[in-house]
Amino acid sequence: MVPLSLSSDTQSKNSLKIAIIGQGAIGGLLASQCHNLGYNYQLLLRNKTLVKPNFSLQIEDIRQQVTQIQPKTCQIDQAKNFDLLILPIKAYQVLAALKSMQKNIQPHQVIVLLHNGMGTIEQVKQLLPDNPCVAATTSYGAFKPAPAYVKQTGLGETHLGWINSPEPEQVEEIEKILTNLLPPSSWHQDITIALWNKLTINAVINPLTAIHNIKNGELNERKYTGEIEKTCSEICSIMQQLNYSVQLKDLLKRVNQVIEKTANNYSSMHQDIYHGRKTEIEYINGYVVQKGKELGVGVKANQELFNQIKALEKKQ
Ligand code: KPL
Repeated sequence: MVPLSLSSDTQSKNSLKIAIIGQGAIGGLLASQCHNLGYNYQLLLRNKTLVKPNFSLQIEDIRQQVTQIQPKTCQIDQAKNFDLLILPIKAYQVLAALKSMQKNIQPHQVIVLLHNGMGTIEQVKQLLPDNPCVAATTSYGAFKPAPAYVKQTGLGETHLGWINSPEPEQVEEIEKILTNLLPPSSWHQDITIALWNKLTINAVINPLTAIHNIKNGELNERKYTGEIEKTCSEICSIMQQLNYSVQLKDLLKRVNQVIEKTANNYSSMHQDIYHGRKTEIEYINGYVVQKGKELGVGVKANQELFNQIKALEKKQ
């Protein structure tokens, strides 16, 4: 594995300025894609000590080729000069990150949410009601074996949609950039359907793999069938109450396909619990429980998974 290229400030083919928050695994993949495409981009970091001219990241792609990049960095609360703000961070970090930048955010700047779970759209609408906003969900697989090293583990696909759209010319330009950054990707008129589908997958696989300390594929065992069905059935009832035309068998099929496809992976929640980190449970099963209560739909199975993960978090 040899670093393929090293560059400090890439020649920008595109005039739009992109800011990527954080230095997580998906953020690293996005940075390397911006680098490869010659986009004008910077990383916004919370940690002041990392904001330096020689900041570098190594990205190992799916073919095990390693590229070293040196992105421009900026302290998150100082960032001003950008058109497109991508947040590939945990759902529970979104509100705090946007609040720390709020005084500098201009109404034309486009916000892109990219994380597991639901609930942040409501938060962004309240905090920045005038900003254009895209919500996205991706099945890209990546993790960080070391602080400055990102390893891609799977080729995924991305679903995107506008929550609040800007002028048509800006729509076209932004869609082109995001499509190039996250291929293959599809744009949806109503992204919330894709978000609920992904929420169902995460509400089943993530807590169960974390609680039982297993890989995703082990959920194929018969002993998990009942719990998987109950969890999905509650989400299906909520979706139906919200007027989505969805059948339990289709949700279960989707969940089982992901279990098969990612059989060898440890889910992100499994890794969070294993490494003693906070999980996204509030925005996954917690969101389901909150919606169920609002709509009068029973959410016993989701509540139980939520409680068990909370108990594991407390033990850390
Ligand atoms: O999104 C995932 C996660 O781990 O967070 C799945 C799809 C469950 C893959 O592991």
